[in-house]
Amino acid sequence: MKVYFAGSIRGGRADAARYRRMIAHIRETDTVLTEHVGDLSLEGPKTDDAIYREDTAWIREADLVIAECTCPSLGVGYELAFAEALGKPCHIFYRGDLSGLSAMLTGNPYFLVHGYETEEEMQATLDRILREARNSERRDRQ
Ligand code: 6IA
Repeated sequence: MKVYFAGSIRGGRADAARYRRMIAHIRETDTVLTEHVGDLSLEGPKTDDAIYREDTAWIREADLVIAECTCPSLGVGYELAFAEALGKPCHIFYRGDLSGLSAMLTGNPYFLVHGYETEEEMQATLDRILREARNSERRDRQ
């Protein structure tokens, strides 16, 4: 599966190490199109219009979107709405009490929201999502 992983960048990098661990875990079985989201020393010469064009092209290419939304980010919210408009399955991870997550995400039944507390719980949910996505892709091909 090609996964578009979304996590806060200008919204704040408090969870960057967690994004990196999630990306590494997904990469054990699948492909992550957006590894830079977990890059702890994010910098580069890319212009904002290049970032927008590249990221939206990757969302079009992705089989599913996985977003870690504990740290609020305008960009991640935009990416989720963009992916929804394209009909891509969208999985939202949130650590802690779900009442802190935007109602625009929790109130929209299209989004699959996964609350978690521990790293093990988060990894088990990732494994299940990816396994189910692979199985449904296999069924579609038959
Ligand atoms: O509003 P935010 O910056 O928090 O939005 C984060 C989301 O937008 C991520 O899921 C990324 O997919 C995308 N995004 C935002 N900035 C970038 C970026 N470079 N490169 C790739 N994707 C991005 C910004 C680098 C700069 C801060 C040095």
